[in-house]
Formats: sequence, C-alpha cells, structure tokens
Amino acid sequence: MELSDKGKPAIDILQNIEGFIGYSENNIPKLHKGKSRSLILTELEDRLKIDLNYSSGKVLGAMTTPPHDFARYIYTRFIDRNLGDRGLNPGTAAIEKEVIEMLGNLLGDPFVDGNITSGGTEANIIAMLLTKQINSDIKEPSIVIPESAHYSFDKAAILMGLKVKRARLLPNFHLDLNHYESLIDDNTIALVGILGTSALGLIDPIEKIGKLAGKYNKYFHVDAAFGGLVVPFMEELGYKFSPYNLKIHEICSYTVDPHKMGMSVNPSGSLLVKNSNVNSFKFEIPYLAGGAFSSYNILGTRPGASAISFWGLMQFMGKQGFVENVRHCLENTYYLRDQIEEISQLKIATEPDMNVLGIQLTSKANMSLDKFNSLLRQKGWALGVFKQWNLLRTVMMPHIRKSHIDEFLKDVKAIF
Ligand code: 0PR
Repeated sequence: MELSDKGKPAIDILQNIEGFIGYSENNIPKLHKGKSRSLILTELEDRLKIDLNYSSGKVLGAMTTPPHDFARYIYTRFIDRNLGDRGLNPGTAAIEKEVIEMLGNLLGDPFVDGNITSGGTEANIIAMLLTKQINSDIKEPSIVIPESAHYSFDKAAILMGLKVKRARLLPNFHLDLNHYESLIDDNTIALVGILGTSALGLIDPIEKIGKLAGKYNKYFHVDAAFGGLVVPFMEELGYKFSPYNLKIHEICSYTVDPHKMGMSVNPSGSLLVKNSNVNSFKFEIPYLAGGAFSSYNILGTRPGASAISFWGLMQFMGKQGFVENVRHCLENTYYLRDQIEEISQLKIATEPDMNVLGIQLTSKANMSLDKFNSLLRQKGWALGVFKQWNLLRTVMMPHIRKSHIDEFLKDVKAIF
C-alpha cells in the first residue's frame, strides 16, 4: 500500500502500514464533545502508570524527590502568581526576596540579591550572562570549569559563544587545582566551583578557587545546586568543611536549588548575587502592567508559586527539619557504601562528601558497566550513568528507605 493512494481516508492508509498501533489522540476533542473529568483522570492515571514512582525506591540515581506535601499544597493554592510581572504581585515579590535572604543567610550572607529561577540550569546560565556583560570588552571570552561541572555551563557557552576550558580531575575524582589555575588567562571571564558535583556530590576547594579569583581578578560563580541545601545542614550535624559559603568575599554568585535537596516543587532553583561584587546588571522590562521591575531571570512569566512554596516549606520544616532529613539521607549513603564494600565485584568510586555515591565494577565482575546497568534497568532500577568515569551514580534522596537499599543489593547480588 502506497501512502500516495488517492481517494482513501488517511487512517485506512495508516492502518495498512506495518507498526501502526492505533489512533493517536493528538487532536483536541471537539469542544461540544469534551470528556468528563473523571474519565480524563482515569485515563491519565492509567497512562502515567509507566512513569517510575518514587515510593518504589527504584528512582535511586536522580537528584529529585517527591516534593513535600505542604509545598505541593501551597504550590497549587497560589499557582496563578506570576513573578514575571512583580508589580501585579507585590506580596509574591516580597516573599521571593525573603526566600533569597533566607538562603543567603543559610549560606553565610543575608545581604544578597537574587531571584528564584526555574532550576540550576537557568541560574548557571544567568551567572555566565552576568559575567559576559560585565566583561563585554573581552572579545574571545572563556570560562574555566571543573571537568565535573554540569552541562548547563556548556549550554551557557553555546548560547553566548564562550570557550569552555575544563580542568582535569585527580584519580579520586576531586579537582586538580594546579591544572585549573593553568587554564586561567586574560580571556577568562568566569571561574566556576561546585558544591556537590552532579556525578559524585563532591565539593571543590571553594576557598582556594576564591583565592585564584582574587589573584587574577575574575568573576567567581559557585554551583551549589545540590550541595547548597545539604552542606549547611551537615555542619549542624557536626561535619567540618573547609570554607565554602558566601563569606568567601571573592564569590560573585551562587546557585542553590530548592527542587533538589530542598524538597520543594519543580521548578525551583535560585541564583544568589553578591551586590558588592557584581555591578547590578539586571534585565528590565519597561512596559509591564504592574510597572517596570528588573530581575536576573531569563524566563519572562515565571511561577511565583515556586517562591511561595519554598518560603512556606522553610517556615514549616525549620532548620531542624532539614537537618533531620539530611541525617536520614547520609545514614542511607553510609549504609549503601558499607554494603557495596562487601561485594567483591563492586567498589565505591570515591569516599562520598554528601548523599551521592558512585559505584564501579571491579575486575571480578567480568562485565561491562553498560551490561551491568542494563541488567539493573531490567529489574527496574534507575541509576545515573557516567560513562566517561565508568561509574553508576546513586543519590540517597529523602524518599529512599533502608528497605529499598536492601532490595537493590539483593538484585545486585543476583546478577553476579
Ligand atoms: N548544577 C548541578 C551541580 C546539577 O547537578 C544540576 C542538575 C544542575 C546544576 C542543573 O539543575 P536543573 O536540572 O535544576 O536545571 N542535576 C540533576 C542531574 O544532572 C538534574 C536531574 C534531576 C537529572 C533529575 C535527572 C533527573 O532525573 O542529575
């Protein structure tokens, strides 16, 4: 049957094509024949069953977790607030400012400016845009990032025509600071350090990078999308860290994501900006109904409910609530680490700095990482895969229970 058959309804033609599986309902139903809510909800429940669910524990390698119930409630209640036009929503704008101050306070400096963003990607891109504007006289701008930096910096580089210089990692996956420094030159417009790398949750030497930023007079951005809401709470639990927070005066901006370890709703990131170091370059839209306001965002219309929910969640949980949550995540991390060390076919990639644990195969496994991962996937386990470092990532997010880890280990042992 040819597609060009004339005189036949299109659907008849389609039905004769190998692989045709049925009518796809990608048209809006005719208005007068809209379906009932319950029918639609039943259909959605049914269709979305194939999405992995967090309560199964199988989402063992992602940096997301179901948002806290109270954050969900607040989000839906105030879902109509648009921070893109702050003058129309002065209450929401004030709440956003308080959230930024609270995050700043947690990270060592309440006198920061900033905004809630759609996530870490947007925050990192804005930071690169800020330094690009500040250094507009540099014709071939480049940024120096650790090899372990998130893809958002590559996206920023593509968007702004930046050259990316990647500093090597040492065998233990920590940053090779000597190599990092060797990449800095006159064209460098940003130094980036990470608090909680995507692959292994490792902490870069933030204070030392700050010293380099001072020495070479460079813009310094810290990507604490994950670790920004982990490390301060670990300190409360007695863990000691070399200086990492906004008290380091060379830092210009800082990314922290409430939708990761802040247990808030998607989308919720944030960019904290140190006014003292950044000559307040903001985007101003003059024609808005609520009046001209400027912000650091790339998005226009943006969910005020993200700011409001995280404000409510911080009030509700208090510092102690987050501390307990982090304690639970760390207990699971160390439990998994100890168990992995008992399995001769596996080893940990490096000692964890927070609740992210990398797993590698030993020669005893006699199997490729791809094969191991696909066997785990067949059993439903979703881990992060970092092929360049031959490791699988597990993230002990708040929804993970010890019983999930035991299930995982049972399946792992059955593979060998
Ligand atoms: N900075 C770091 C250090 C990150 O790990 C991430 C993303 C970002 C920035 C960007 O954040 P957004 O995704 O909010 O823009 N970290 C997660 C990761 O790469 C993103 C993610 C989350 C991916 C859940 C998959 C997933 O299922 O793992």
